[in-house]
Amino acid sequence: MSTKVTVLGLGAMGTALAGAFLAAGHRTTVWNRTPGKAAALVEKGAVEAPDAAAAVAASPLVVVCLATYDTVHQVLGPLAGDLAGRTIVNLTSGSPEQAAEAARRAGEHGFRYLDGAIMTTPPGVGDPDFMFLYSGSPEALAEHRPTLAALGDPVDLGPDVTLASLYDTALLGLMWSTLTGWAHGVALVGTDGEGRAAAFTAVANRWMRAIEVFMGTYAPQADARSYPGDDATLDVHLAAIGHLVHASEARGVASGLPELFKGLVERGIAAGHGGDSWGRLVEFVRAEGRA
Ligand code: FVH
Repeated sequence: MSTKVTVLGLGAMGTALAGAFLAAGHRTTVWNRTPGKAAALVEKGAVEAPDAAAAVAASPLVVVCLATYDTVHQVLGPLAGDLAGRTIVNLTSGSPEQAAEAARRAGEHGFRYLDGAIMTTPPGVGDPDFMFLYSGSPEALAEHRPTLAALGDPVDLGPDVTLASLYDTALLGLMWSTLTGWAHGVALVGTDGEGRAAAFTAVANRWMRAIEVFMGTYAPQADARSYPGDDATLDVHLAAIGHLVHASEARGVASGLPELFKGLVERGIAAGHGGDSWGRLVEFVRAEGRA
């Protein structure tokens, strides 16, 4: 079904979002502070609004993707009176506290607010394999879900508006930890010869599937706050981490990352949890004083 949607912001991401709406057949209005970024979208059928007010007036669903939340308030603040009755979906990256403040303003001005997080880069927009996280107004998500599905798989995190940003930052943390582990691995296996990154990555990708299984084992343990070391204990992990530190040092590869793991595991063991699973470390990351 073709619906009317407006996209505010035509940076790399806003342009991809508008392109995905157009590709799905939605009547798409676009606006950007700096003119000249809409030409390619207009060729594909978008309508370029002369200003943000006209863009907002064009559609009941307004998707915002600007540099920061401050930018969002700068653009939407003067239009507050025009927003009543509309749904604003804010896909700008920010903190959970900024999401709560944006929702508070929405309540004050009578518009529905969904906070969102885009779990891909612009080339992935429009591909249902990638997630778009949403939290906030359940009514807004129920009504606009079919339209938003043009962007990627909509994942409903529920009415607590802070959750999309919170998950986003947590998931980015997971991505950076994993990619740093990958960089360490490539450096380690690459020191004896050139061109080993691709070979290592093929094996690493299979290993990622095993890591999925491990996380699936430890998540219920963390929820229950009980960490039986049925698969591998912290004592066993510590010995293996020692090999990584040694292999890194022997090859002149920075050992800061394994030393970080080692420190956490040693704290767990020193506190009497050497027989527990890796999941126990959640307690030590959660808050040092409470572990
Ligand atoms: N690009 C990505 O891969 C990531 C994926 C995850 C989510 N992020 C977030 O999306 C927001 C926008 O990112 P972007 O990549 O589109 O960023 P830019 O290409 O730099 O475009 C920024 C847009 O914001 C407009 N803008 C900046 N300041 C103002 C202002 N004071 N008033 C009005 N608009 C403003 C800018 O307009 P202009 O400079 O062209 O006039 C662009 O439209 C961001 O939160 C990412 O973290 C993307």
